[in-house]
Amino acid sequence: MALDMEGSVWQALDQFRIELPSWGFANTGTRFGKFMQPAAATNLAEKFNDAGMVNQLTGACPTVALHLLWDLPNGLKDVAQVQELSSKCGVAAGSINPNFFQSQEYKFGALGNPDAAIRKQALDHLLDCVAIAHKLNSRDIAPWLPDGSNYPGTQSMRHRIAWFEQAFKKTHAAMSPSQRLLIEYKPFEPFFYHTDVADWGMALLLAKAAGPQALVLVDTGHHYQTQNIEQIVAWLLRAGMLGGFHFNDRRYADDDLTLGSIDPYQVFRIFHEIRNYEWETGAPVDVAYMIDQSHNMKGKMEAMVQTVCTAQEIYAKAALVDQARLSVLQEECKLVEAEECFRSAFWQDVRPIVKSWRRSKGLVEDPLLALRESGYIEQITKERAAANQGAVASYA
Ligand SMILES: [Mn+2]
Repeated sequence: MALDMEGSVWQALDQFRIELPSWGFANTGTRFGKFMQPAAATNLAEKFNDAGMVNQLTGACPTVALHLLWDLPNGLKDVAQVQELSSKCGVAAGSINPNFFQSQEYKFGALGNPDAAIRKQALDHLLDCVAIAHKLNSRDIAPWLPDGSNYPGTQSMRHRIAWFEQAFKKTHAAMSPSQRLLIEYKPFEPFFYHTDVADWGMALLLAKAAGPQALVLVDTGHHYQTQNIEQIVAWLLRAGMLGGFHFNDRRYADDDLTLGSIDPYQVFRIFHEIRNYEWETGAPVDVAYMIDQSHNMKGKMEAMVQTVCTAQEIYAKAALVDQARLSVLQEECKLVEAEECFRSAFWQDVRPIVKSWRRSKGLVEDPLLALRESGYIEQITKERAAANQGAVASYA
């Protein structure tokens, strides 16, 4: 390769940040059951501790996404505790996530509920997120709307679109100029006939209706099986509407598997679209990379460290694509040469360079090994085992 491999990877990793989800450290599961883990975080302090440890090991996770209902159940009153934990653990509050799927009132929808009083309750919850984000200096409010219906003819899809537009417009009006509203889509589940914000087109139109600070959030697990996610990314980049990602991998539906565990090449192709756009325009893209995984089988700390390292490795591979050469080969329609140019970056073993980057930053060379040797897992297992016995898990 003609490129300065080490230089390219180091430069890419210097700017690569990925946000940790607070819910990824707590006991969660599937709708069929939960396997409780003795080391799972049982409160906000433990979630921050865990996130701080992951950041210390990887140097790439300065923020933690918070879930309003689970992490700040008392709303603004809990802000002081979050601030205290942030400075203690060295990780700032990241995106603020509302919850529209747990309350009984939301059986027929939240922002799209035919009952105006329930729509108002949902909007107030979203506005609380804006206020809390403002207090915490969090930039992004990231709503995922599970709203939908199960049987044809039972809801007016058009009326519900209008209710969503109104709610997002009001939310946008309440935001400060530096805040962003990231609208996340998902094709199905928990509802199985129609979902109100089912795909990127619907999220895009709602974001456009809301205002200029509203963008689209792509959760990699929220697509149908054969969907070309990097093409969606290309369109959103072209439209200036890509706000962020929720990263995870999947085999069937929204499986919450470890990033890159099923299809690392897809993650590479997504990162390539972004880097290619940056190379062409000469301007960095302001995209929030976030992890959205709840591990039911793997140890939560181990899985999170493994995910961050995987993200770094695949991002490093994407940094090795010879963009100038690829561009010429694309122009000339040299198919095999272009594909080989693209693919050869993916097949490079970047791990030694990622290690050298870690060394240069004073970080541990092997974060997973360092975690294992630190005694942290044993310590939290001992401290939290009793609290986790018979604990009630939330679904995420
Ligand atoms: Mn998500």
